[in-house]
Amino acid sequence: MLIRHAPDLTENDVTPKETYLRRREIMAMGIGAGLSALAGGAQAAQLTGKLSGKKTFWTNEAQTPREAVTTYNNFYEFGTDKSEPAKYAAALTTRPWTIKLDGKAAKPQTVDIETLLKGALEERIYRLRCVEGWSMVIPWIGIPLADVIKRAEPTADAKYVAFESLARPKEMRGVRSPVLHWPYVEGLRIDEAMNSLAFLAVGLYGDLLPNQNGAPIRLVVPWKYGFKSIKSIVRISFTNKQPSTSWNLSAPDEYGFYSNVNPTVDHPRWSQATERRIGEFRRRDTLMFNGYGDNVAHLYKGMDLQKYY
Ligand SMILES: Nc1nc2c(c(=O)[nH]1)N[C@H]1C(S)=C(S)[C@@H](COP(=O)(O)O)O[C@H]1N2
Ligand SMILES: [Mo]
Repeated sequence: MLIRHAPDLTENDVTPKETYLRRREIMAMGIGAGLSALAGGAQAAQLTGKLSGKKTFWTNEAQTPREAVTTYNNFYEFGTDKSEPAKYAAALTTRPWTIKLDGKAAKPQTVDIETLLKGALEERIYRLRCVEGWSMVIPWIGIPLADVIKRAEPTADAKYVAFESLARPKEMRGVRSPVLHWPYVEGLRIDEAMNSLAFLAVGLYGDLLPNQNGAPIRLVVPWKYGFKSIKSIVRISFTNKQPSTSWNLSAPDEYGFYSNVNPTVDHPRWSQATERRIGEFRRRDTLMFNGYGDNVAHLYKGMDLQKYY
């Protein structure tokens, strides 16, 4: 496997703490199609700024060109076409922004995005494999999901973690149509969520997340299909019941709760055996758990993954 872990890194790979946040500024975007969708004179703004952190999960695989990562997106809140998020997501206001941590936890609380950005950040290269059959290799910046979960001190009966995206129809044109269950919701089992690979990204390619990629904070679960990686998160709740997920609600035969990348379980309408890496022509074989089996296979020991798809 091509994944390199932190112990293999040299001193030069590690960025000093002082440079975690070199610049942060609000850049008003030009007047685009997104702006006309805004009510009350609100300004379309996208936050930009440089970020860096300790490289904790790295690979020498070719990275997908940034242009593709930021223009070929699934973010139904801004339209169902993959070109629409890049066109319309600038209308989203990402400050102020808080994430509510609630449910079965000793310390439910509200966390401000600025608090997370001021903390130690990590850089990780992860593949993202969409259920539709394409994949990308992306350098993310963020924080382990476990670190945020621990703030709330989930109780022993917190068996699952439920995630919720923002649903703000004034700024998200897609939310005005019932194409999916709004707010977009996703879930993980608590042990999946605590796995060291589960990551909350606040940036990519050295910059704050572009809105179309899920600003200001989105999940990245690299061993599951892309739709588990919920964007623009406003709430993380601890539950004792398996949470609903937007895709399962919309097509239960096609999208289960687990949604692990699995080349042996076909989608009812297409095979999952291969994938097209964006920028390449020949399809690649899809790897079990998207190639992250060493880190996560133990989570599913003894489970029938045909049944729990
Ligand atoms: N809130 C929300 N999160 C979402 C989606 C969405 O429509 N809404 N699409 C998902 C899907 S299907 C994929 S493949 C990834 C795409 O992430 P990217 O655009 O950053 O590549 O986001 C996921 N997260
Ligand atoms: Mo996807």
